[in-house]
Amino acid sequence: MQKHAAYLIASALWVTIPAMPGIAQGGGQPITVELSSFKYTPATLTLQHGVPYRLHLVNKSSRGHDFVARQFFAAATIAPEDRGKVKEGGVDVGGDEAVDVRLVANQPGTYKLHCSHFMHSGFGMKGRIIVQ
Ligand SMILES: [Cu+2]
Repeated sequence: MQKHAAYLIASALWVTIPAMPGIAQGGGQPITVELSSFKYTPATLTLQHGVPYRLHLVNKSSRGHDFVARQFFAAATIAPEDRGKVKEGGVDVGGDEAVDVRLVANQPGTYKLHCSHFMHSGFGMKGRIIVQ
């Protein structure tokens, strides 16, 4: 009986180890970032590497913004159905829209984040992503 229970626990742990099934099923810890003219709230995101997240980008303004973090996305595993949302290291978020990207950050480090729309980062629309 005890052996059987141990086996069940071991197999339950095993199936939770690979990150991709978790994020593909819509799981992952939510992280909400608000985009507005001209800032990200919060401007500093902190993630743990190897943990599935659901990056929830909400544009609170009526104009378009994006969330460009080339090196961060390049070093991340993005859920297959969300890969099309990340183009050239950035995610477009139209006015009053929200976009979810499920991913696992693989590489600890500090990554730059900015909005590539004309002049927006100059107005302060930038931030950083810390992967621990
Ligand atoms: Cu912007």
